[in-house]
Amino acid sequence: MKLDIIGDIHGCYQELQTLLKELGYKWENDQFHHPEDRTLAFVGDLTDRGPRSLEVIRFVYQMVVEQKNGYYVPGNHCDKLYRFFLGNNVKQQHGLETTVAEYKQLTKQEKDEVKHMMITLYENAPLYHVINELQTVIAHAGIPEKYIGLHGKKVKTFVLYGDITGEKLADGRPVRKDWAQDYHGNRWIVYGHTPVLEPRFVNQTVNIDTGCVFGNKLTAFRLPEKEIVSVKSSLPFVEEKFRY
Ligand SMILES: [Mn+2]
Repeated sequence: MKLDIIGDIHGCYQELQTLLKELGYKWENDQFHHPEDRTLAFVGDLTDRGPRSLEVIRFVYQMVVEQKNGYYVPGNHCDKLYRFFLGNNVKQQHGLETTVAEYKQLTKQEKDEVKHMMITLYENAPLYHVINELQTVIAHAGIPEKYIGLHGKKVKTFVLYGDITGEKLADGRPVRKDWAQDYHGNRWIVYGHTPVLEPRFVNQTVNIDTGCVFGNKLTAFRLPEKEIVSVKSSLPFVEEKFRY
């Protein structure tokens, strides 16, 4: 099996399509595929902040649910959007407002369709994917070895939000511990969540959220080749988002 794992997209549909083209994917007979039979995987945070969140949902739904040739794990933004679609009282901030604004432009039928897609994607997704053939685990904010195989509330919080302690920094951002430094497993842990200027390799882990929505780039990690492929963002660069 050959896998291309894509970092946080956040509505950057154009960059996603450019990246997939660069990776060698093609449309053929309404199917999106790779001539060398590669499979796509998404680390979550498909939507919010970027310009074309709903198209990203439609695309990932087609790959994962319809074509059954893709892996998807939810990110914290996916979790929030899912709860919004369920009708929960979710605060429309931190980028959710952009996805909701796109959604409000749709006809009733289109609304039902995209809502159904997101709910289906989310409800069929595991908290994290273990891909034995490639000795790889995909989790939005990463996962420590002790949690692999477990599915409780703690695990859910970790894979969605990362290694947070509950403490906050002076500017309100949560204090994050660096779980990757303590990871000594043999499997690859591929994750995103925290924007970095370059893919961050620590032990057998890699953070591929290269902050496309903040003007840096969208990144794929290819296995078994262990190769990185990135495309530039078309959005303005927001330097203060890259502090790690
Ligand atoms: Mn994210």
